[in-house]
Amino acid sequence: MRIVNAEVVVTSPGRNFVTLEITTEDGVRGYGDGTLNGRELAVASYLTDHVVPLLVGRDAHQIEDTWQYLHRGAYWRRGPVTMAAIAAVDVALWDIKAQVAGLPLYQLLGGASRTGIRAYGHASGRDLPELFDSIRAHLDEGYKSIRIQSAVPGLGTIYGIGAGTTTGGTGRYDYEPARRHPVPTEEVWDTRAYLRHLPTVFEAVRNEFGPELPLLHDVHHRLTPIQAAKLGRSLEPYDLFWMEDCTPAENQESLRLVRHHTTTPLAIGEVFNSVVDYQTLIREQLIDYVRSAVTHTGGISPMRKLFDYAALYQVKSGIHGPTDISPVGMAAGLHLDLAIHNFGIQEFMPHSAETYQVFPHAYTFTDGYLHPGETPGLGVTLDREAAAAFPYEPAYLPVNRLRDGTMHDW
Ligand code: EZ4
Ligand code: CO
Repeated sequence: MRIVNAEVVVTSPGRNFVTLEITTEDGVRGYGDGTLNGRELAVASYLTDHVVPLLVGRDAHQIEDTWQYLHRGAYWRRGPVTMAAIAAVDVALWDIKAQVAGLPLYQLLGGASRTGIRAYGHASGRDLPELFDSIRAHLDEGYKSIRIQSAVPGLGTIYGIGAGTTTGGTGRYDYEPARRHPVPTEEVWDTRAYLRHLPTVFEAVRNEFGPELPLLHDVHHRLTPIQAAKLGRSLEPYDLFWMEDCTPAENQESLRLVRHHTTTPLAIGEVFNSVVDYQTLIREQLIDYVRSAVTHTGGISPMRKLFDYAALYQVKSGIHGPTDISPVGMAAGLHLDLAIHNFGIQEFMPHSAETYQVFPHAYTFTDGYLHPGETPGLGVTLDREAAAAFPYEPAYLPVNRLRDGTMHDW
């Protein structure tokens, strides 16, 4: 089944998305997500200029061979732009194969291992009353697990806080951290203030909502290993489901130190793009959850291998699901979530109404559980006419500086 056409669509229904549409000689269309927040046009060029010309004429059924051809054939391996581009191809080909088979994609991955996919939502607040309101709103919407992010007294807007707006942008901050602005906005960070304040927030949340509710927190790469160890230990009384990205893990060995000092479960990897990034972390059981997104880690084919490797060490999935994963990338993750045995939890930030209009989708969120639906293939398409009404707009994630102006991890 030959590929006769492949096109890249960049659209911005509230935020930017990069989508690959592959068409076969039989007229079957498959979709893949290549969105890389703040670097979208680099992936679009990689696909249009260097991948699409190689796809036309290939057999759409040869997914593994095409993956290896693009990965090894480029000579230059890995990296977020390359791996997002390869992911877009891989997911579009899985979509085509499942449509041709007449089955929802999860059936080709081994079938359902569960009836629904436990999701967690994002609650946040500038102070405790606002945070409690946000938690209650999420409980009312059905969420059974909740990520907690709080402002820090003395600091302005920081990562993950919903009610505030940053200069140059509008709207809820946790809904979409990238700001539509030609240059990144700047935030101020103070690690000591954060380490002091956060345990008091979790104590208040546990006192208000009791011991049962699974709570998560995202540190967003801001701490050194010893600071991360200290935070993990100080959060132990509040029984977190996970502490995410507690320290940048390019140096995988640094997690040994954190692990040695705390029993708070650890999740890492939303900025990783290869199984190699996880090798030490998984083999030495230094983490509990793999945070990769299908879109940023080369697609369904390598993610399946990554989760099977993680399963050997009782490490579970926690697929990244922010709004900068398009509904196409989201659906790819949901099919994997449903099929693999070592599923942990799925992040879920609903997209805007405009985004859902551009990407008609079969997946559902009901009573705290996601499901990819029973439509053959991925169950998500792209309405090209609707997409054309939302042209690309430059948007960037913020950057972080310490009080003395030093650049810091955001
Ligand atoms: O900041 O996806 O856990 N979720 C996150 C996200 C990331 C964005 C970056 O593009 O950390 O909100
Ligand atoms: Co994160």
